[in-house]
Amino acid sequence: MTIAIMGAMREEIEPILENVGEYQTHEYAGNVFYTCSYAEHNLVIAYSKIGKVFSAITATVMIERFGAQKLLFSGVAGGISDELAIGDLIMATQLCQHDVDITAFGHPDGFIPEGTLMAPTDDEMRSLAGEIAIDMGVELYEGIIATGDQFVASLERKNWIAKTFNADALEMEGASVACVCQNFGIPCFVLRAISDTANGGAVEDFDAFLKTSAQVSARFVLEMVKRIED
Ligand code: OS5
Repeated sequence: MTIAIMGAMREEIEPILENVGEYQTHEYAGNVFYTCSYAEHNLVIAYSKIGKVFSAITATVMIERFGAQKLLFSGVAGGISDELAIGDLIMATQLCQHDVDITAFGHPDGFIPEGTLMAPTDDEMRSLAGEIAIDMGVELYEGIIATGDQFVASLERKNWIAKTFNADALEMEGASVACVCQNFGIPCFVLRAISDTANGGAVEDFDAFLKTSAQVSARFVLEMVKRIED
């Protein structure tokens, strides 16, 4: 099976590339795509650059040009839920775009006509992740992840996102990737390890924990790939 693994930042895919052995590189549409064989699968790996637009381009190319049949996102997130500490893992049950606002026309926050408020993730991959978490002895949270083109570093914005979308974590790419997968009919899995808690100290925490949290997420996603069957 051809499986896509993507992150937004170089730091999010580096620990994946360090563990897959030899790979080939392909430049296309402003990204570098890395292909290799791993655990009896063909992998295509890339980081998109930050935000919803770049991540949607990358996910689309992975599906349309590289033939990805499943897509796994690995990276870091700002924690919202009080249960989530830095380094903890959360997989998205569904994802929304917290910065979409056409409420002037009477639509709810985050809703685009002919779209869905929430983009789903794949039930099978989430249940596989639950089994892997038990086997690895790691705690894996699940919940709603809110995406927007903003690095959130304010309690006020974080609390608004929590209340409006019942979100447990936030980031800048997951919902656009899940929306691409939803529209192409490709199973999607979004995993994030917490790098900060999206408050006044978020920039400092992000800088301090990006690498270690990205490694936590990457390690888990590689276990997922090993356990995915054709
Ligand atoms: O990809 C962006 C979203 N990520 C998840 C995340 C997050 N999202 C929103 N709010 C939060 N509180 C979040 N915490 C974790 C992380 C990432 C955030 S944007 C970070 C940008 C940092 C940066 N800017 N310039 N550089 C790094 C240097 C640079 C130089 C050359 C090439 C690339 C980067």
